[in-house]
Amino acid sequence: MRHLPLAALPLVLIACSAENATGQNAAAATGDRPFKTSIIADFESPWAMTFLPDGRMLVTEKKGEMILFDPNNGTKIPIAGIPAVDSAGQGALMDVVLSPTFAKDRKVYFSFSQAGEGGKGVALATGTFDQASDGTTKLGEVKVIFRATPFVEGNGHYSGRIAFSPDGKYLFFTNGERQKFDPAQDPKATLGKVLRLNLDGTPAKGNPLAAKGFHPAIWSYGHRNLLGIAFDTEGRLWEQEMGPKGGDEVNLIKPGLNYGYPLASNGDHYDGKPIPDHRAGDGFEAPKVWWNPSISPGGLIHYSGDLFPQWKNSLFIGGLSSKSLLRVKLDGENATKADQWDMGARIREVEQGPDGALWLLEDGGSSQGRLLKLTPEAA
Ligand SMILES: [Ca+2]
Ligand SMILES: [Ca+2]
Repeated sequence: MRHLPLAALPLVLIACSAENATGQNAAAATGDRPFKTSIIADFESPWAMTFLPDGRMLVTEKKGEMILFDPNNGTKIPIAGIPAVDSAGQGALMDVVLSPTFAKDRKVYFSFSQAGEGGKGVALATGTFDQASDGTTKLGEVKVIFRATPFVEGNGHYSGRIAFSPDGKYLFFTNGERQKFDPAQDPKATLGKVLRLNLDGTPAKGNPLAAKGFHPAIWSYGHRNLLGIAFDTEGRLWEQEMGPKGGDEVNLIKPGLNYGYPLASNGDHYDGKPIPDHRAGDGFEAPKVWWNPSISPGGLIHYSGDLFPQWKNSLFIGGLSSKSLLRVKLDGENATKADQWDMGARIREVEQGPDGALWLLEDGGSSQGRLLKLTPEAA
């Protein structure tokens, strides 16, 4: 007698539900990694990194330390001069990025959460990288140049990512909605927004909503927890955010647009309350890519290196809850899911190294907080 191929049935069902859950152009998660992973260092709970022109790196630790790290010899030097950080919950010493003028003035931009009047909020600060001949290193002339408004109670959704426009004239800064939902639609609050600032932290002139009575720094609104922002080589601004349950997004950011949260999302609230999905004609800008189930996007880069030529014009995303590295392929204004590699640890940050290698930071906490370097298998 013939046996029914019972085993085939669940596979079909799984395939269907995966299709429905992901909603669009699903990339299969695969354990095959087409790169070599080298463990370079171990940190406690690192949050962000950036490369200096000489190949050394600045690494931020959640609790409030900035570290000068040399990948060539493993040396770690603590950097003095960092202000007090409120690192409760999702609070941290967050992003660190070199100024477009770093070569002449050694200026560094960084973000961190702090307590103040009304509660807590994310601050943007500058300092001057200064290493003495004995190796002692500090940020001098540290100055807070912008603070999210209003400060509110709670320890979540600060965001705090920094990117410079390709012409080096403007700074884009992300402010999360602090788990308060409605501020993302509040024209006066900087929460749940992408902001465009001058390099001195003042709102840039000509921001698209200022004439309508919005806070003058606002560039786009209706965002949730924006943990990645990056320009592509053609000058488009891409952003990723942790959405509600099943609503993580990659967005193409355009001035003045409303990205919908909390009025529209392809996910739903974590307490089960539905949120209308994005649909044509609802007045909200829909994501280019979204994930259900959630991936929890941490860091974001646009890849332009030569070491992985097949991945030029891709976004790379560090996945926290998904413990993965994700690749999203760009084509003009379109984006499609391309790869998702299991990394076995929460990935907080991605960077492109000077030679085009990919560098990752694990999140620490439940994993080790290692610094990983990815290079082509054959190299
Ligand atoms: Ca970085
Ligand atoms: Ca929904």
